[in-house]
Amino acid sequence: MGTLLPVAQKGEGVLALKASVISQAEFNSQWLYQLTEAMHATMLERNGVGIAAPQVYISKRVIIVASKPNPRYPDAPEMSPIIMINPEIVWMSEQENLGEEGCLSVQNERGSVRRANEIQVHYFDLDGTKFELRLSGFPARIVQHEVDHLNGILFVERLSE
Ligand code: K1U
Ligand code: ZN
Repeated sequence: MGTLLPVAQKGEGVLALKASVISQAEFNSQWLYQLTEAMHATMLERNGVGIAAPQVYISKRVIIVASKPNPRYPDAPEMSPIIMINPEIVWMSEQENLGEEGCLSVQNERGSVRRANEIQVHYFDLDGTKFELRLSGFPARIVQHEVDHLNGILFVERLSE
């Protein structure tokens, strides 16, 4: 296992900031590779299905999405982790669904959040190649949760009933 990073907890300032974009100069850099490697190791160690850089005290627009089946979402697809740099949700379906969420930055709390069923997301990989991806269900939920982290929002601010 690689470098493990401490995870910021609810109430810490870094989680409330709007994270800054990764610049051209940072693509393909050793620092970005090392950051995503350490984020990935930290996510695995905590048994997460996603992670955003602000959760490890780096206020930059970097997320990892790694859906896998779990007791709450037994039919979730098993995805190889996708590193998304500067992700932008460019379209969301009007149809929404209610689903349970947890957060590595909010210990011992889970709750129901309404999210779009389907999204289209644009992002760059570590080399700076642009991708466009349509996701639905649990993977779409994870992306929405992680992009919220980049905008300083925690799922507890979105709880439904
Ligand atoms: O960003 C994070 O804090 C990671 C978070 C991602 C996430 C989980 C569930 C819905 C949306 C986003 C987690 O990985 S929490 C732990 C977890 O694996 C999990 C929690 C609740 C339901 C399913 C999985
Ligand atoms: Zn979270």
